[in-house]
Amino acid sequence: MRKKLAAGNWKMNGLKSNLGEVSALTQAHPSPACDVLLCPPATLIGAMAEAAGGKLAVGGQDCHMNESGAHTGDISAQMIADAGGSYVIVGHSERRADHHESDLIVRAKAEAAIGAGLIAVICVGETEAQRDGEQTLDVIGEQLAGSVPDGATAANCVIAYEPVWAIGTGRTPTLEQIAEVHDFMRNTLVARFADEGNGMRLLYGGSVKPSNAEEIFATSNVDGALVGGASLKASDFGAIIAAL
Ligand code: G2H
Repeated sequence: MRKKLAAGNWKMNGLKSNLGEVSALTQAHPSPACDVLLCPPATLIGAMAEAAGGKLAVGGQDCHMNESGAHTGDISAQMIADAGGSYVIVGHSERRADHHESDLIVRAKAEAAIGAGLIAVICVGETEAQRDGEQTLDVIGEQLAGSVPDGATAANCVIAYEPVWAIGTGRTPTLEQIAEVHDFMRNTLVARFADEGNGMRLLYGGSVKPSNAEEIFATSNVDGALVGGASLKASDFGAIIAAL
């Protein structure tokens, strides 16, 4: 049985003054039926973990593939764990695009995360041109093969399907399109990891909001969501948590 996961990605948003959202969320949802995760900017990981007091999980939005060294501006998976984080997102399409991260780099980051005892949330997703060109399943298959490390298990790895064209745009795929990709991902992961692939949680991400959460969560092989904009406010994210 896969436990559902509501994951929030604050992206480059959030100051200490926004941490009140965390206590508002934990007060409104003291015992959610699903796992709840918030990934703030690196500057807030420690303070958010403290504010959460173990009532929700906190994670990073990216990590370097190395444990330490001369990598100005980067943070390691160990540093995220040390600050109180238990998850890290890797391979988000904004990282793949803005920082030219290949599947090979994403896989190395996921390996580093797992090695540090974090749960890696590995993101995959097609661009609009790839969907229009009917390449979606090929692209997702390639990204899964390239980005998910051999040591991935149901306990240390979560996969997030985020169509690039649905991110922050208010547009979402049809439920049939989401089901097609999630069923394909499940079959691909089971073919490679057997039972572990069956236990891995598959999140949908891209313009999830309170009004569409329930139907997306009822879709085949959707085990939760990776939520951007709608995770910034406790009221919106709380409504999404309640829909899981
Ligand atoms: C997709 C998602 C969170 P949003 O990137 O990762 O963002 O919900 O704002 O589309």
